[in-house]
Amino acid sequence: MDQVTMNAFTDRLGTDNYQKLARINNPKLNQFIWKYVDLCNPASVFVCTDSPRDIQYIRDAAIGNKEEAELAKEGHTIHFDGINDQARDKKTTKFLLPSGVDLGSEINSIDREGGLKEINGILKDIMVGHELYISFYCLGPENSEFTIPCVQLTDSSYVAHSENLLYRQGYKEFVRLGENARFFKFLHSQGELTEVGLGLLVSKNIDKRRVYMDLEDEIIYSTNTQYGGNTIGLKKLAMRLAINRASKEGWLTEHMLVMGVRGSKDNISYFTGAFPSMCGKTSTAMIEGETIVGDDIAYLRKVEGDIRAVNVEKGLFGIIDGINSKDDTLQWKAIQGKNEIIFSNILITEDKKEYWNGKDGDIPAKGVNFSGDWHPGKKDKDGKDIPASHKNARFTFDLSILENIDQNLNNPNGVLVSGLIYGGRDSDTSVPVEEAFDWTHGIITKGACLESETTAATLGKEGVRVFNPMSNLDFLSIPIGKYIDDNLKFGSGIKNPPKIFSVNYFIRDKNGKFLNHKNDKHIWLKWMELRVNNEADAIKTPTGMIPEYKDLKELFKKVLNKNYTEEEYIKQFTLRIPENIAKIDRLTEIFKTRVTDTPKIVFKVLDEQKERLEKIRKSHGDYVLPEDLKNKA
Ligand code: SPV
Ligand code: MN
Repeated sequence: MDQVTMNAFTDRLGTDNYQKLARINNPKLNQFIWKYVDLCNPASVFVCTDSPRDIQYIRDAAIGNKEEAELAKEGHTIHFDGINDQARDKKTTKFLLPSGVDLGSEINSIDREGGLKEINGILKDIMVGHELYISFYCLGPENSEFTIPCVQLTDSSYVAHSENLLYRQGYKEFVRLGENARFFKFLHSQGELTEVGLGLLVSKNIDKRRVYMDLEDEIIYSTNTQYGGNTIGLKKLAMRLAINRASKEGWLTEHMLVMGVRGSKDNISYFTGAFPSMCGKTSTAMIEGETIVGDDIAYLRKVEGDIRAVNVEKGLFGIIDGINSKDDTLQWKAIQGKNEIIFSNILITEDKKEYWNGKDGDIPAKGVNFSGDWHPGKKDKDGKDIPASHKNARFTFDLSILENIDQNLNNPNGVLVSGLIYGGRDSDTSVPVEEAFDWTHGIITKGACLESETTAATLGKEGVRVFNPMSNLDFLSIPIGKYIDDNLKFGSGIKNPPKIFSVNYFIRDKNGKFLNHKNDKHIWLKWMELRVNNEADAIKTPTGMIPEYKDLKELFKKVLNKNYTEEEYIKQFTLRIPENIAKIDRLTEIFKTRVTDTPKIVFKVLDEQKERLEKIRKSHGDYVLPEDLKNKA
């Protein structure tokens, strides 16, 4: 920076803020900040260090700026996103790609030069009248091989506040690393605002909502939106940058929970789990009696011949829909306490209490939500009922308020991964739990073939299967085939490779009745724990290894105090050959037509599975009982 620019920069920031930045010796950081202060033109700038005073400043600003309002319970606040800004915007989320780079037709992109021109046009003077918050964070635990430092520029105090709850502070890390910091950069502006209810302000110019991602400079631009999935840089935006970086460096960025499952000898085995949304990911991570490391994003690295994982985050941006005192005891208790929680897009009653769909108690007769004043039966512009709270309404809090937090959350070495779980929503094909034969078989048939059926909760036809490899499709910043190949290669050179499992909480009988209770997932976890510790046998089937009845019976009794009948077991674990073959055919077609760089081994493994299925079909028919599968595969 020349002297004139430097003087202008200092003037603009004020002495205090300038001093805070001056402690970080990184010219690239200063250039980035200056470029966007100059372009976006905020009324003022606040640099947030890790100090409690600065963190409190942001909390106060969120109230003062009318992005959050205080609720009856101490520590609780409400934030609204605009009625058309309630979820991730896939349409206008695009990679800026230089010519010659192709991510495949499944991944949204725009020519880099044109995209940058467009976004710079939108950013010009976008922060006039707003304060700009500059915050520093670490993805992953501090001072570890996993750490990625990040800087966030945003004119939303709600976004900065959310990040303070969700991520580890990183100012000290920036000071420590100085010029050596290889950091991700996020620039966000909520743009012009309009009032919605309780005096709260939401983004007005949704037509100019953009999330543009530049892999080359590791910068993400987000404009005219407030919803967390579009704005909280360190969440799904950083995930795309990290997937790209990981691919170059030989590690993995996954859309995965990380949790501990207790064994019988006071030991804990760690699992990671990928589930598309609405498939039970958070409720799995939150199972009472086990421990949670993270519920959404994990980095996995090979360390001295083992696979180790960390939670990229330290907080939870959880779906609140349906949370009640009976089924979600841990989250319920956290909400009852005087904890710092940001609720978004739920209903607020006159006495400033919270209500969301599925909460204990009656629906209030009136209140205020993301649509403004609300009463039961209120319609949107298309004549459809507006629910009291949005399906995607959320609550944001620091994981440390949970009773089941794992002691290794901040361990710089992460946790040793004993098993990987892939969970889809599937009404008629996969058994509730199954172990893959080996790493390659697991990555291909469980991970890469992950599908989720659409539910009544989303628009369109129910029961349509959506292809979502590793539940990571929305976030891939490398071609799909390359990503599958990276996953396959990651398993090589491991001393004792983790086992790979599939789970399916949604299998139904012919009449559409669910074959499992919500709590049964606890049993599948306990069985996986036995398997990774070599404490249970399994039955080999054409699609993988399934539990023996006697082991499940014992676990059901011990864990849930339930009598698990052989009849239930047979219904749940019958091999459904026509459905399994249809799945293989469906996925083979997808890999052939939609994923042009599918590794050849994918087709081989799927073909072999189909052959095994056809062979057993000849001798045993379409539906084969577990008993008949013993030694037949
Ligand atoms: C998801 O949709 O997978 C989430 C919420 O975890 S979001 O931040 O919107 O991605
Ligand atoms: Mn997620």
